[in-house]
Amino acid sequence: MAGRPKVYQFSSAIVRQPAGSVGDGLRAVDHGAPGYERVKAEHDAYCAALAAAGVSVQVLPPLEGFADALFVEDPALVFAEAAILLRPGAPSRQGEVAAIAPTLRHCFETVLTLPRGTVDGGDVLTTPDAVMIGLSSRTNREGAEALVDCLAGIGRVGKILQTPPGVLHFKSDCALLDESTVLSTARLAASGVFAAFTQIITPEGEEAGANALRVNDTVFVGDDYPGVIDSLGAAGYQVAALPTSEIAKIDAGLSCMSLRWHDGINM
Ligand code: CIR
Repeated sequence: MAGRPKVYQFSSAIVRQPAGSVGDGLRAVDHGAPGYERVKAEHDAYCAALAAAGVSVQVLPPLEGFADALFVEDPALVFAEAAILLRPGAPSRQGEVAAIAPTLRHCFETVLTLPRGTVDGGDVLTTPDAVMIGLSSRTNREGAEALVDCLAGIGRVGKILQTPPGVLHFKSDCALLDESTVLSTARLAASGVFAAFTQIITPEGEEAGANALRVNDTVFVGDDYPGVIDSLGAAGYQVAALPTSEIAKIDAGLSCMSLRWHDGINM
C-alpha cells in the first residue's frame, strides 16, 4: 500500500475556459468588470503553470450562461479516491454542478453528491489530518455537516471552522504550503485554526495573496503580492508568480481555477 499522495502532489487537473460573459462574474465590491481577453490571458498562464509543474490538464469549454464557471473549484471537491458534487451557495452558480458532473463521473469511479445545505469548494482546505470546512456566506452549517458525513464515507475526517467575517471563502485567506506549513492572513490565523501548523502570515495589505496554490514543487502566487513572494522565497519555496489582477476583480485567486488530484498513488 503506497499511502495517500501528499496534499500538494497532483497529477491531474480540470480547468474550464472563461466565457465571454466573465465580466458579469459575482463580486462583493464593483471595481469594474474584468475584460475577457485579460482574464483569458491569466487563465492561459495558469494552465501553462500547471503543465510546467507536471500536471496533466483537462480543459473544459466555456459556459456562457455561467459567468463564474471558470472557477471549477467551487461546484465540486476531488481527492485521489473520489469526487464529491457540492451545492454552491450563490444561486447563479448552482447550475455549474450539473455541467461538471459528467466529466467527474468519467474521471472518478466514486462520485458522491452533497445531499443538502450549501458548500462552495473554496471553503474547503484539505490537510493531511482533516478536511477543513469554513462556514461562510456561501457554506452553511447544514451543508458543512452533510459534507462531514460524505467525507466519512470515503474515510476522511471533516472539521467545521469559521471563515472570517467579510471574507468570501476560507481559502481566500489561506493555502497549504506543505504537510505542516500554511500561508494565512493574520485575521484567519488569529482564530487559532492553524495552531498545529507552522504559519507564514501575509503582510498587511497583501491579504489577497494568501490564496496561493502549492502544486508539486512549485507555489503559485499572484504577482501583485511582492511581500508574499519574498516570504515564501526566504522560506525556501520555489515560487511561480502569476497574473491575477483581472480575476481579482471578481473576488477570485489561484486555487479556484482548477480541481486537482493525484491518480497515480492508490490508497
Ligand atoms: C464568486 O463570487 O463565486 C466568484 N466571482 C469567485 C469565486 C472564487 N472562488 C474561489 O475562491 N474558490
